[in-house]
Amino acid sequence: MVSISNISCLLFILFINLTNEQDHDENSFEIREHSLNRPYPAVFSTANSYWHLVGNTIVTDRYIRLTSDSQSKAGGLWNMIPVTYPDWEMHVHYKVHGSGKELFGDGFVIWYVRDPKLTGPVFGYADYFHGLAIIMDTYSNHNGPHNHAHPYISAMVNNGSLHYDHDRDGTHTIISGCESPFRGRDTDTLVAIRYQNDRLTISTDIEGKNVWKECFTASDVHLPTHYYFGFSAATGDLSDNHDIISVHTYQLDSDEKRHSEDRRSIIPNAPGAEPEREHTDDPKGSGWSALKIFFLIIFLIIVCVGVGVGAYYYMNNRQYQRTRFY
Ligand SMILES: [Ca+2]
Repeated sequence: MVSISNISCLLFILFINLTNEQDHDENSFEIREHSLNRPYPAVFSTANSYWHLVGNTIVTDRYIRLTSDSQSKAGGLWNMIPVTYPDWEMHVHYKVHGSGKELFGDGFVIWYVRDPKLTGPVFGYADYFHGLAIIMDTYSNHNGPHNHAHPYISAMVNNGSLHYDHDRDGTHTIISGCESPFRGRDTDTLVAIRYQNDRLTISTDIEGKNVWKECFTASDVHLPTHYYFGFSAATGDLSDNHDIISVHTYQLDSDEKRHSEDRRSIIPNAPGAEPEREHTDDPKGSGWSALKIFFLIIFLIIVCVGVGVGAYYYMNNRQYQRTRFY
């Protein structure tokens, strides 16, 4: 006979399963080659490992550190197995932290790109890249009016022709984004990237509630298959620890059409993205200087005095003419 405590236990398990929003799609399955978990040494111990390290990246038994909290570092973590399935979802457990209270940076990027292991100026990876970048930007470079706070998560799709403009925090080439205070938290911080039927959805879990919160979703995002997953981070004058703790990648259900078509040759594009704008420097010394205002006041006084004197002589002259007339 089933006891009440057994029923309670079953109901509790059911409740836990229903509320565990982080469960991925029922029709998906994890791809071991594109996932990464502790213990790491087994992952990196063989020469033909799926994952390669680039630059200053170090591995401990607890995390893979793309950069440490010191200046001018750049590191990468790259998967070397191309992604052959069109639809996928990736869950990344990461941690960004450091000694800086007000000043820290610059952030890290989750990549799905044609060319793995490159190095360059975009958070440690190459500019004018081919593919998708999910940019976890912790430092606001933008000095002019900015309509969002940092840390900020944004997406950019590039066909090799676009420049990532750090001075504008990529706002000239952004698809979409959201504010996410993921830095320096005591809770676990996770981000989910879902790409299915040309729709890109980014979700976060940073409050330790084990629940995904949508950051943004964007349709009309076209990405080819056979690109590579990777991570990179960089520090400059400012620094932070940028740690990757685990990666779980799931192949999602795709319809027959997407399975059968040749998606390898698709050129990455996202028509919904901001059209690229020319970089223009912030106007220097905008606003009126004290000297300019001083000369303007002097000029106005001279004009007023001039008008006053002119009016005085004009009136006097008329008075004189009237006197003569009478
Ligand atoms: Ca930035």
